[in-house]
Amino acid sequence: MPSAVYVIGHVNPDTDSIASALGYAWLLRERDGLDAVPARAGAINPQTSWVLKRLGLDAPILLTDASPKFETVMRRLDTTTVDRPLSEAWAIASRTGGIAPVLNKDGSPYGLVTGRSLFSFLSQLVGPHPGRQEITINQILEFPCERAADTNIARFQASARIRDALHRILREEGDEFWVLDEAGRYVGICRQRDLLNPPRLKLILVDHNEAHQAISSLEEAELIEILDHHRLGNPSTHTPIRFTVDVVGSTSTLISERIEDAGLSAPPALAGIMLAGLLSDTLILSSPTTTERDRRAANRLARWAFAPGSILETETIRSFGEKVLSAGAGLGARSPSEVVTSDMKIYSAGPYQFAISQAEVSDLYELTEHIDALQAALEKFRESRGLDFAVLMVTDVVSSSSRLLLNNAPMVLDELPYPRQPDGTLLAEGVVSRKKQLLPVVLGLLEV
Ligand SMILES: [Mn+2]
Repeated sequence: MPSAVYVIGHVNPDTDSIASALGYAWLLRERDGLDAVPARAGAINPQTSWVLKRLGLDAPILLTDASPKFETVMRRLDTTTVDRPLSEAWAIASRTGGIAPVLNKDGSPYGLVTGRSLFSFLSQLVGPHPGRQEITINQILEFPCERAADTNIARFQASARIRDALHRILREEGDEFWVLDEAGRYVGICRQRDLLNPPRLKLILVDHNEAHQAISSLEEAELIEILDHHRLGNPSTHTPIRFTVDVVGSTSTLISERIEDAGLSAPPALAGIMLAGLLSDTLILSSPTTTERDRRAANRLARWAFAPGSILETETIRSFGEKVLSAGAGLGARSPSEVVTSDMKIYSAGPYQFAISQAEVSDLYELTEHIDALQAALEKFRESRGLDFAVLMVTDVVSSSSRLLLNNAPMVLDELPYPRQPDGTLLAEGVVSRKKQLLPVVLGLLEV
């Protein structure tokens, strides 16, 4: 467990974020024999969920907080029950270094047999009477465990953060604590000295490098590497790390290059989801973020993904790309708040904290009937996050234009170079990339 390295994308994961976590974890396992585990920092969006299902892949595990938990340091020691003879606890203690957990019959914790509890049981038994010292070890070991267990042991939830319980841990007299599941059943034992210096979660960030787009408590994790294609906003680290931010259309592009450099080829389903990530980020290689390397990567991934006998055998880059994009598209299929939050990124510039969400449609006419509901959802979302303003970018993937809905935008954004429409939205013709086209214009206005 402590040696595992988690490969994780940004919160509100998009397809590229999930694909690059899966792809890079696979490469690190294949090439380096690393115990690399793909992870995600939030719920799967409709597009990614369609792609995973189509390819028969499981979603990466969900990790929402990097702060060490009780379960990361606990040890699953063997147990005995209250009515069993002390000899059983003795046998367990001889394997565990001196402690034996004693449970009630329903699996809930009763007490711990430790050197100290055993000594106090003996002094009770023998007391000051020299006559009773005749008792043999065998007789003692026949007493039920319940008699010799210390029941005054602090209890913690396996999923709780150690950091939140530090004061209590330091105040407790004992050196060992119960770790319980949600139902209050035993799962393991924690030692105080392990809790005071828990191992950090090892993380590799893909498809993002800004701390506020990352899993919470990132500062408590051990950052191993960053592999990304976005603007810089990276956290500082104590030690040097591998850091790659390259100007390509998707993180899946970078990972497919590394797979090829290693002389490997990705299995079809994995290549398929990376291709989906690439085609989704570049709007089927049409977004201005698309580079020659992305085209080569798309061909390489297509070669692996569409191999004879594979699930995607009959697809082409275009046919597969259109299915991927339409799986995420549509305003009517999702609730307004889902449209606003499912592909949302938070930025800060100068005094402003703001969000830009993006939703894809295949026809901007679709927007008209949803404008009021989307505006309301955007406002509600902005208020709930305490942001200064929020933007929803609705992108028509066919005509390559976007309409912008703004909520509480500061006056400087009146200078945005997009004409205001009768319905109050802004028409950004030819603008399809949040990262490369919209964000630089917004930042340019905010930072003067
Ligand atoms: Mn990406």
